Amino acid sequence: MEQNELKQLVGNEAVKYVEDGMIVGLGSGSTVRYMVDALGKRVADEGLHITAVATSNFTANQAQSLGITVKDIDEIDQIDLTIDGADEISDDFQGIKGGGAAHLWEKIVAINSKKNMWIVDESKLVHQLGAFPLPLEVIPFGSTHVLAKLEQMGYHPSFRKDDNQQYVLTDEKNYIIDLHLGTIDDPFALAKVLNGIVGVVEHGLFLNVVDTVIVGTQNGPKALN
Ligand code: ABF
Repeated sequence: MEQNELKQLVGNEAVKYVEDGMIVGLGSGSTVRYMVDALGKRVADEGLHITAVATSNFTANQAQSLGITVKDIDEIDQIDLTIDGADEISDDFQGIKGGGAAHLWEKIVAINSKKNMWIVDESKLVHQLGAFPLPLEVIPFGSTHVLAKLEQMGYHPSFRKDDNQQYVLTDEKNYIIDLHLGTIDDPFALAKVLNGIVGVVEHGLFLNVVDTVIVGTQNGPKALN
C-alpha cells in the first residue's frame, strides 16, 4: 500500500474508538484529514452525536463542512479523546509534531484531553527523535534575535517560508522556526532549554502525551499502547 493508503487505513481505524456523546479533539495534517472524513461519514450514516474541538482552522472548516458540531476549546470543560497526527514517534512514545504549523493549538488541545491517540503511517516510527526538523512557534516581534540565539546554541535554525519565500504564519499569526538537529539525545532536557527562550511560544516536542498510537502497516492498522 502507498503512504496515502496507509494514512486512510489508520484514519478509518481511529474513528472506531469514537463513542456517542464524546467530545473529540481533532488534530491536523493529511492523515487526520482522512480521519475527519471517516468521522463525518459516521455522523451522517449513523447519526453519531459528538462535539469536536479542532486544532486548526483548516480542521474546523473540514469538520463543519461534514456536519460535525465544532466548539471552541474554551466552551468545553474537558475533551474525552483527541486524535492527531505526528511527524516522528520514538520507541518510548515521545513525539515531534508541528510539520503542519499547528503544534501550539495541538498541544493545548492534547493537554486538555483525557486520552490522546496519534495516527501515523509506519514511516513516522523512529528509534530516536530529531531527523524531522523540530518546529518552534515564535512571536514575530524580535524573531530574528531568537533565530540568532538559536544559531549560537548550535541548533541550526531556519524560518519556515512558503514557495514565495513568505513567512509561514500559524493560526495565531506567529512564525515557525525549524531546528535541524539530526538527532535529539535528551528531548526532555532540550524541551526545558527551549521553554526558557523568550519569544518562543511553544516547541514541537510532545513528551509523555500520547496514550495510543495506531500505525498503518502493510499488514493493516496496528494499535500500540
Ligand atoms: C499534525 O500531523 C502535525 O503535528 C504533524 O506535523 C502532522 C503530520 O502530518 P501528516 O499526517 O500529514 O503526515 O498533527
